[in-house]
Amino acid sequence: MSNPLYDALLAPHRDSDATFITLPDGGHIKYRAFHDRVLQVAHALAVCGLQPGDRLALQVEKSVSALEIYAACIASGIIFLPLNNAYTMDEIGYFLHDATAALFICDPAREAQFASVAKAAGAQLMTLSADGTGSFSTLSAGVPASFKVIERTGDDIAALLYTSGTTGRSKGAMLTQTNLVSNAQVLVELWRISSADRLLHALPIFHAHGLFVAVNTTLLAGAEMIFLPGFKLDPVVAALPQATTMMGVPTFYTRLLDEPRFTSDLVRNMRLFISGSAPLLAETHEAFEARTGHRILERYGMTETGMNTSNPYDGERRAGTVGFALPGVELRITAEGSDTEVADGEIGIIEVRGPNVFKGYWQMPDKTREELREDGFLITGDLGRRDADGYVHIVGRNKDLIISGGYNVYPKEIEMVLDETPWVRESAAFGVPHPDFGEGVVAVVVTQPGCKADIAALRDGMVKRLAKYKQPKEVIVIDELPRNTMGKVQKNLLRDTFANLFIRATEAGTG
Ligand code: MCA
Ligand code: AMP
Repeated sequence: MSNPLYDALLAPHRDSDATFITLPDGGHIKYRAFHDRVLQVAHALAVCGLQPGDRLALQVEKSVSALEIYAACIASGIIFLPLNNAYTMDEIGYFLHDATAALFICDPAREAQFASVAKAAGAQLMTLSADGTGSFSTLSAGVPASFKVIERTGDDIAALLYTSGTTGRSKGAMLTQTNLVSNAQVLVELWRISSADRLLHALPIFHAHGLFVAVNTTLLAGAEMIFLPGFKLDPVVAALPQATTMMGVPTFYTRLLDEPRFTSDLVRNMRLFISGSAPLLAETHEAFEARTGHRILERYGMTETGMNTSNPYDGERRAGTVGFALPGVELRITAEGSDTEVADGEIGIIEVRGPNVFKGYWQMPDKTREELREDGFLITGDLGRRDADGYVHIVGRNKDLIISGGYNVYPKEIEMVLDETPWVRESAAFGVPHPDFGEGVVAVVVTQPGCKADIAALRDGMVKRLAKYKQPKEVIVIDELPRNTMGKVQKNLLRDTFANLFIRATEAGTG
């Protein structure tokens, strides 16, 4: 019998007395205890009537209980669908419906709010809070810690992660057992993660970075995690001296550099800092080295693929680059609209192929065909070039995407909401440099003739529809959208016009 993910991540440590998780209050969870709980939670899921292949959607605070559910889904062959805590009722309703989730577990505080959307989607609704209360916690505490692990093949779907689409509709990326196992194995080897490591985990666990890159590699290596609820400076500063590795988005590193307590002494036990999910500015890389003596290792990935490239562990970690394709991953750079590779040094679209590349979008064969070629190469939509030494540079995006603090925001999704406002004739959303989030979301709107703009009401309208991090930090009324001769909105001109919006605000002390 086999279940590749269970066999690689969970089975090897089931009798281990090593620590898996250290909590900020000093509490420890050993591997053996975690594994027992995983079997108990898997038992509870079976009691709920869940079958292998069913979808379980989860929107709860970051907690060990959430990790147990993830691991129990692996053992049960249930497809895990983690959801950002910031998602609103409208957004959740879409995911539950699209994925035909069998069970939705949410925070008890949101149960009443979600009851109708869960019912409409045909999903059972249960609750779980970070402090261990809720209907699912009660159920899982009362069943035996026994469960027969379900057999899976490498091609079976382990997780469904939604990524926003350019059409405004999110697409569920189907990630197989092989996708997740192969990526974790490559990263553990490349980054030399071992049972001697203690990872400072401050990322959310509802995205690929915090869940698959951070948690799966920790489990695979039998390492330890200092498990923080999120990235807040005081607890991070307190935990850094105990950590040997850290994974973060660039905002983590710029925030640390702004913190006077962040010194080379504070990170004396640190072996490796890793950055990804958004571009790390070369100046951040350099300032970080000057302050700590560490060169951040930057890597590049995508929900649909897990990690694709990494700077080397031993060789030069080159600022402003994402390094080389991972072992087993092929990377090519092609001319737009073709599969012909461009010459080294020239800019083209990054395509990747390998065991890490997903199976396609959930029930969207047309979207899958648009991005995943028949020969297995995924068209990432990222623009890149290779330098003379083979390092890959990401120079931009061929997709209309904003990355704010490591979260993806698709302008179309915002524009659709803005355009439904009666006094708005048209709108455009785009990203401009932001000192904290890398890019900050801005929207410009044009009013209908004879109508008066009401920005406050427009903002109120967005609260119900869009997660907070997607809501524009600034909404500006302009006379008309700049368009090219084809009538296409020229977002590059808008980005240029408003390039200093957040930088200026910060310099003036208002940002
Ligand atoms: C919070 N806010 C944000 C963001 N986060 N606004 C824009 N972008 C964001 N990322 C809002 C809050 O709601 C709040 O609004 C205000 O901004 C300030 O919040 P603050 O307390 O400063 O935020 P925070 O709670 O400290 O969060 C910032 C953060 C967080 C720590 C950078 O966003 C984060 O953990 N990001 C990591 C994302 C991530 O894991 N990405 C991986 C995707 P107000 O004040 O008005 O209430 S996976 C991926 O991309 C691929 C696979 C890859 O390569 O890794
Ligand atoms: P997501 O869809 O959330 O998985 O985001 C994936 C996107 O994040 C990629 O397609 C890139 O545009 C971006 N990304 C991830 N890592 C990096 C990086 N190191 N540098 C630049 N962009 C990155």
